[in-house]
Amino acid sequence: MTDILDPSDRTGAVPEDTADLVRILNTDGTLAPTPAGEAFLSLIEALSDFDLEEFYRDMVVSRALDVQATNLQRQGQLALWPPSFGQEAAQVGSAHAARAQDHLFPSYREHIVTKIRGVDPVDIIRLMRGLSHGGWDPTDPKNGNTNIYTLVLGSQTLHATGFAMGLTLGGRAGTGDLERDEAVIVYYGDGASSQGDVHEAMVFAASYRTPEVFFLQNNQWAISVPVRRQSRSPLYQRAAGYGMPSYQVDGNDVLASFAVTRQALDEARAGDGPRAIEAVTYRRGAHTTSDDPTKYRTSEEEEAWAERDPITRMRAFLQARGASEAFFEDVEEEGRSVADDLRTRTTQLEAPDAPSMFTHVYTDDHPLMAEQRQWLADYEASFEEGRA
Ligand SMILES: Cc1ncc(C[n+]2csc(CCOP(=O)(O)OP(=O)(O)O)c2C)c(N)n1
Ligand SMILES: [Mg+2]
Repeated sequence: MTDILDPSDRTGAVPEDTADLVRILNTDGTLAPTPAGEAFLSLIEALSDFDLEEFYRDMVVSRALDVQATNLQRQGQLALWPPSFGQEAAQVGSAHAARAQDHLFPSYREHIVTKIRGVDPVDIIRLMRGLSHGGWDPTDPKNGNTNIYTLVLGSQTLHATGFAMGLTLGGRAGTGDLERDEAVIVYYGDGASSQGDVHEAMVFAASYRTPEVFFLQNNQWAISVPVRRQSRSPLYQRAAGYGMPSYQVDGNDVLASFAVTRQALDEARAGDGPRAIEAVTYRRGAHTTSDDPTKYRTSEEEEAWAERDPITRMRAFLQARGASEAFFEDVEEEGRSVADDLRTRTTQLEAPDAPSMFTHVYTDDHPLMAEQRQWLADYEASFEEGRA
């Protein structure tokens, strides 16, 4: 079959830097801001040693959890796992940029984002083990206003926009109080950006000037489709068409991811309207445990991105600032212990009562659910009759 598309599209190679790219940490860990990065330096200078070390700690914990969950799937403990390997800086930086009162709408790969907000990683495991339809309760204060995973690509951008419209209408944003005004951040991918839902969400967000940040993790691939086939222009530039200011950030630089997201969220919460961020990163693992990336991408490409790994970069930066070996050992130990705990608690999970599957389908009682619950009860009772 003739391939009408340009064969050079079939790659997730490291893209050329655009003039707008915000980077603060170079790939070798030196502080070397790009021209667009200069404007964000003051946000980084305001961070304490503790903050900087926490960014690193969370990235290491993220990777340890992710490796453990991937192994658990391989050992038959989970139905599926979408690895976050390689995307730690985009996720940790943006999650720390959100203020306590903010609302997060993840896609399905933002494991460390949810953990930073307070969600127990075992709640994600419950979902991926097929024991729960939702995972956690977004209204439970311990979950830090984190909404549930959405596997229907892009639909969370509509949920987020509707929610953000409600914040404005309820007078919960744009009052000028940074510590109180609420904002929304919604995560989606380069593939999802081709989805009509995302377009509609952006139209409504721009029209209603929602207090919202569209956080696009461009990890170069939508399963086996490279981003070069999703868009002929850098994705952050699309926002201009909606009348929405946008930023492009090196998503493997945790400092830049933090600073850009903090600024964009604060602009949005102040009532300036929505913002879009494209975080340029790379999915180093498989799309999910059901995918084999060796079928569609080269090891050269993977190696080029490995050299831009977010954790090595931040480690070099902290080392040069004088972080001790004891600190790095402590972080490794924490990663191991969080991963061990995840394994222990996964294997202890019990199956829920079957009828509970009907409980949260609708907020109120529903005749169809009552009928199905009854059908299940009768079906199960029929085995008892057979035995009698
Ligand atoms: C509406 C819809 N269409 C198709 C799919 C199947 N699907 C699941 S993930 C995926 C690729 C998504 O790529 P991207 O948005 O770049 O996110 P990433 O997985 O790379 O994080 C596709 C096509 C889906 N889940 N929902
Ligand atoms: Mg992608």
